[in-house]
Amino acid sequence: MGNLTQQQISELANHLENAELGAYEVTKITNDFPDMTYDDAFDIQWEIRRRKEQRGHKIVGMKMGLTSWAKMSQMGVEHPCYGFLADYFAIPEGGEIQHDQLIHPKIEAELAFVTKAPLKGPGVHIGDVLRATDFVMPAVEVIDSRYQDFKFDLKSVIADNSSSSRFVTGGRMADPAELDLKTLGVVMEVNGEVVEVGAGAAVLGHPAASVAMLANMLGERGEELPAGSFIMIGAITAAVHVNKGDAFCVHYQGLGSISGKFV
Ligand code: 0L1
Ligand code: MG
Repeated sequence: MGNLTQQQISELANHLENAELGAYEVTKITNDFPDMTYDDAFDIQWEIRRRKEQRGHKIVGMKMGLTSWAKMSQMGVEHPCYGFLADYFAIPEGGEIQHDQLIHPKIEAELAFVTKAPLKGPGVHIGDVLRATDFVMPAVEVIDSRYQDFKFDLKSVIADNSSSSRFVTGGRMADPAELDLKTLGVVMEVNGEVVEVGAGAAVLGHPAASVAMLANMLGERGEELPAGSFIMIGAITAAVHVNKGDAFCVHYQGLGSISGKFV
């Protein structure tokens, strides 16, 4: 159930998308709309998605956010969220990320699942996800909350497309049956120094649990993950702030590495 009118949803979508496109900060929207609900927050996110599609952008994937205790405690929220990935968010492996197009980016070590069968909640579990997975591959997300100093609550962040802004994928694809996804280690380096380390189980106990949660959350809106979906599972480690000129390299146990540079 929502408390906002269609016009307010439309204005808030405009407000947040303009902040993304213009790379400027705004205050969290629940300051001005304290009665907004989670349904309102998702309606705003889906309205931003609709606007991008209407302008000819393709939605190329989905991401889960706040799926690890490290991230939840870093940001002071207690439930995961999801967002969409638009075509222009994608950066090639080893590529350059324009820092001036972003506000205060941070990077996250993630994994991506690519599916070969549809997943539709409710009731989707890890087994369903593994059966429906075509392959798993490394991914790095660049998040960039449009909120001042990354200060928000869960409703505000959902409306802001869960801080989605850029992502890089690459390394080696693998059949999930070949991997122990819980113990799969990641090492993140910035400018040659190790800044974070982690293992797959940091994400909801098992990376596939994140995809199951996404299918179940989408199911609440009557949406599904079609076959061929690209889904990022959320950060395995805390997010790391990056400056213009920083270079990163994230190593994934047995799956190669992903690098990039902020210019
Ligand atoms: O991908 C993420 O985990 C980010 C979700 C939104 C919260 C944040 O901006 O840290
Ligand atoms: Mg993320």
